[in-house]
Amino acid sequence: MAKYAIGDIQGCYNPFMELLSRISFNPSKDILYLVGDLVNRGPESLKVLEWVYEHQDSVITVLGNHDFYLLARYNNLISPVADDTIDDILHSKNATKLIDWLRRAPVVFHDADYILVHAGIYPILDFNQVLAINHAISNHLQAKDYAELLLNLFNGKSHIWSNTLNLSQQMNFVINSCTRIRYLNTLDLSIDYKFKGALAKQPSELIPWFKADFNPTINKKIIFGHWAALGFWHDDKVISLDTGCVWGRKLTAINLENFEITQV
Ligand SMILES: [Mn+2]
Repeated sequence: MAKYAIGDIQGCYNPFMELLSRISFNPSKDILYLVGDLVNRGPESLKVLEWVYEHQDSVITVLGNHDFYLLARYNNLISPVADDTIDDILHSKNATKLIDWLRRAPVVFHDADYILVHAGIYPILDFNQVLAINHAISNHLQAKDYAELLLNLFNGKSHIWSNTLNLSQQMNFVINSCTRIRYLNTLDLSIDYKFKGALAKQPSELIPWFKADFNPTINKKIIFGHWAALGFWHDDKVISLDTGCVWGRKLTAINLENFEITQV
């Protein structure tokens, strides 16, 4: 049995299939961790989602910002934008089945060694609190009136944590931070959602979230994607896997036992 993690697929079905064949992925023995953003911007979102659905027993995926976007579009909560490529899912006869399955994916997953999340973990927050809020989010996503949670999400992002937030604000903060975080303002450790550039190109008041001091409860290596300009990055604390396949660059897999990298 081998365990692999793969970065943002975003509808890039052919590179995804080629990568699985290069690592000789065997769904009856191996486990695949996906960092989310399965869909959008790339050419074959429906085929990616259907493949992951069919192999759900050997795949663990967390929700990314594009996956939340798909849920919001499916519920007609927001208007389409020009470069969306999720119409094949929305018009599919399997749409409801696939959407209902996606609603069961968590924002954060963890095992004995790793934390799996789309963009990152707000470093100051107690990880047990993040997990508790993650659990509340899952319960809401699986409830009949889950569109309310999405509506709240797309009505504005919380930039900073405070212990005075109510549960709805806490869920908004955890979803947005886990699916969109890149840089923090050094002054107050609020999240900067605007700057998306590479390390060393950021304004001097910003630090990448994973360079801040972590709350001691965050004691596992964090696997994330979302940040194509950062690309592949592996240090003691994190593994970054979005290598910009949808932008004409690469799709990356890492073997989580020996850290061997495979790219197509
Ligand atoms: Mn993303």
